[in-house]
Amino acid sequence: MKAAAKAHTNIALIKYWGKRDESLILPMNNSLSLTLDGFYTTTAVEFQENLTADRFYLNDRLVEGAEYRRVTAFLDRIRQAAGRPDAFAEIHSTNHVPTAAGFASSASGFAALAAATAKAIDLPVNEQQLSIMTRHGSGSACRSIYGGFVEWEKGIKADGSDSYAVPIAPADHWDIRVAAVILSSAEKKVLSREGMRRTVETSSYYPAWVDSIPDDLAAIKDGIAHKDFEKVGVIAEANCLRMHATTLAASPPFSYWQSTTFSIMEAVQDLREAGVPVFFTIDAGPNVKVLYLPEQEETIRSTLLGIPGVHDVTVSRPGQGVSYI
Ligand code: 2P0
Repeated sequence: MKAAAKAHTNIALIKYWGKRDESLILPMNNSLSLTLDGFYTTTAVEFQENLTADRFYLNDRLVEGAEYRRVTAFLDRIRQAAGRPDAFAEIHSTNHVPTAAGFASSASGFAALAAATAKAIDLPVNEQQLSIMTRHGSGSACRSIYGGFVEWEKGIKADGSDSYAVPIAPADHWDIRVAAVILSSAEKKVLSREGMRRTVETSSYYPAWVDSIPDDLAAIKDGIAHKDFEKVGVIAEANCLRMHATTLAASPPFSYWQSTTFSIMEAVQDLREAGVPVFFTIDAGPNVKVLYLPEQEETIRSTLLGIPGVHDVTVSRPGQGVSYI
């Protein structure tokens, strides 16, 4: 009754932004990500006869409150599916993600938790079922089941049975690099769930966002297949800016960016004007991820580390999907 799994985070090149069903976590639009080898979570789950409730330790600390309830609610679904509603587990999870610096760990966290729990409770699942299960914990986590380039198909069914991730190209398809730029102060003011909801409900730019996705997806998939870095970078950066534009048109308006976020965006654009192929993308927070090819590694690192307000830079290569350890 025990198992352990490892999963990596992913960075969306075409963003998931907005839900059509909040309780089932069904998205308004398809999204596409790259799994990153630099950030991951390992999770061990053991179901024990003597427990009357789950116990969840994150980085060796016993977790209580809302974070604990989110995990037990997630396990409830798996217990139900396995026909063991009264089985409770001790969970030990370790995040190799700088959460304090504003980096999301929910993607790697729920992917590792789903895989370890299903195996520990002896619930046979294929990768597609695991992706659906993981989606219930956090939307973007369903993409972390696979390595490399991954698309999350939004699906059209009301029950969510056709909303899961599919692999587009494996990690060894293309050695593209992602520098995660960690800011000295990276407070996130609007949580992504609240940010998405407010945008869907109030932003006059939101319909334009949804309309823009099919063309972006078709073009970026062609760019990935042909390893056309310029094409992939141009689309990823534009898609990111369009997502962030929707927040500016929400009511009340909001933005995830800080002044250092702008400095990094400018530095990337300056490098590009100087002939270096490099692009940025930004999630629901102030940190920036910078995309480039291996031969530019030194230029990119030294430029980014020289920007005032930048605390650190962590480089990732394409990462693998979820695995048992
Ligand atoms: C993404 N983000 O595609 C987008 C881009 C943030 C910006 O997925 O409510 O933690 O758990 O489904 O997955 C962040 O949202 O939200 C996110 P829930 P999630 O990566």
